[in-house]
Amino acid sequence: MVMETVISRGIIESYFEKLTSCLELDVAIVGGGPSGIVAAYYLAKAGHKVALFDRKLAPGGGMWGGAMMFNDIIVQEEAKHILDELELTYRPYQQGTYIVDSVHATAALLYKATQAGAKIFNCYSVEDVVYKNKRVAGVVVNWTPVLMQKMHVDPLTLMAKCVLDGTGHDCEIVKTVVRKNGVTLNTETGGIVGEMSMDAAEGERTTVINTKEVYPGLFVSGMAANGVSGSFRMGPIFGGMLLSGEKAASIMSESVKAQAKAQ
Ligand code: 48H
Repeated sequence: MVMETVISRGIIESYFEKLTSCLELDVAIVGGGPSGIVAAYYLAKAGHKVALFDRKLAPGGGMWGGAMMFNDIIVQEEAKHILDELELTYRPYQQGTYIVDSVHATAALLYKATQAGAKIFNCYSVEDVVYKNKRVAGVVVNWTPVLMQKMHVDPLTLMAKCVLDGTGHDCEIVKTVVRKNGVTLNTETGGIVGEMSMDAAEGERTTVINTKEVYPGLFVSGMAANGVSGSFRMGPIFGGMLLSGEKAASIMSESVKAQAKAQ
């Protein structure tokens, strides 16, 4: 075989093997921001079959850019154990905070999640979910360029015991589920409450509290959690995002185990 054919055959065979192995997942994560990637890391580490889908070429969400493109982020003491777990380099700052280079942090999260066994599909947009027996049961995916070009091309489907909406401020997946199926959510109003303005400390605290199952099979993390349950934004402090990912992994892991037991 000529080298050109070896290269093409290797990539095609490997890619389709990877995609086929993800047709029935424990967890499908929508959105490769910090909360989604951390959730992917912990789930893969716990031995679950997990895939993360991000519409961008480079997953990482809002963490690459730090604040106003000053590429450092702040992480507070409560989330330091996650920095250590992921072997990140950081330096102490004031009032129990740490400074981390945002490019280093984002790259490290992606590295650790994939090394732990999570599969990441970039350039994939999740355009819908599978909705069966009043439960979210998978994701409906398409190429981002197909959607950008508004081409009429049908999607593919990957089934999952749990779906995580980690799409950030827009909470896109929850919005789609509510709009198309008229469901009632596990929130104060039963609907999407909506994100509030800036309060860094409260926003950080409530991001973790709001990380939960909002509808059977559908979980929220990160900014999507505060958007759905109605809490504050917090600016470029990222401990809440990391802790939210850790909590999302833990509650989805329990759900996957409970579903396996019930079968
Ligand atoms: C595939 C999608 C889809 C889709 C979106 O916003 P993110 O960084 O996510 P979080 O919530 O983990 O982190 C939030 C943080 O970055 C942030 O914005 C903060 C702390 N803001 C505070 C403030 O005050 O502003 O990433 C979401 C990811 C992105 O990479 C999108 O490309 C991706 O989700 N995404 N991927 N299908 N339908 N929708």
